Amino acid sequence: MPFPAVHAGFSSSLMKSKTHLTAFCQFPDPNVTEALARTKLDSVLLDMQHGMFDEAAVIACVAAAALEGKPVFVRVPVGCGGLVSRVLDFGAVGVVCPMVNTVTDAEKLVAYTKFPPLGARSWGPRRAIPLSGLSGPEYLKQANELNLSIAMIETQQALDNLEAILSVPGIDGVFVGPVDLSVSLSDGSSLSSPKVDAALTRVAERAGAAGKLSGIFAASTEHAIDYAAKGYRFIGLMQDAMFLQKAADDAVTRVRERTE
Ligand code: 3PY
Ligand code: MG
Repeated sequence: MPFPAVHAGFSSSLMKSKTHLTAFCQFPDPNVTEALARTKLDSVLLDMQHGMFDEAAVIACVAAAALEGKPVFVRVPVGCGGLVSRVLDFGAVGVVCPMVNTVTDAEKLVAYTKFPPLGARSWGPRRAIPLSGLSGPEYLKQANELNLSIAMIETQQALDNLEAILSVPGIDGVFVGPVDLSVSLSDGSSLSSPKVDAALTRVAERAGAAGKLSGIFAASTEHAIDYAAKGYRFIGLMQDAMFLQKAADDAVTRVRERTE
């Protein structure tokens, strides 16, 4: 049976969609990815920066999500060059790259996510071709649109360079890491500094004005609703561990309320 062509038309519909909800996966198990991909989430995001994913787990989990018809994003570790192209070869529809602080960082990301003339990605899309449903030559023609490069904005320096980062050709969007942004804006003293709020509104506005995707990690449904109201369209709604813990706590609380 051929793979479902989960990439076909995905990036253009994401760029136009009102709110795209993905979730961060940190447990590197295809059963967890499959369970999340089987929900109403629009995609899943495998976290190689802070999650336990290695390359083998990414390959297995991309396939698990594809069987549920869902595309996968991968967050790579900071400054990890060649791995960016590798996860696209493995079938990730897009890469979310942490700590993109300068135009040079953004240009490096583009070099690894896009084929010439935009970038310098090397050819070898082993799993990406079946997931795109395209022939090799067609994939080469369309890959720069199919595969998204998303730069994380999570420092004061990135905020200072926001417009310049957004204007780098081949950067499809930005994605705020609110916790690291708070650590940066508070000089290392807070995980949730009030200074983050004003910055959040500006990032969503600037991304919208540049015609690029605005993304952010939301640690709760309330945060996600607030971020959507601020104009964010690509929301990382919680993490696999958070969903498990919250569902277990809610269930135990409900039963205890009626039995004690
Ligand atoms: C942050 O909040 O810094 C993140 O990277 C979210 O995943
Ligand atoms: Mg971060």
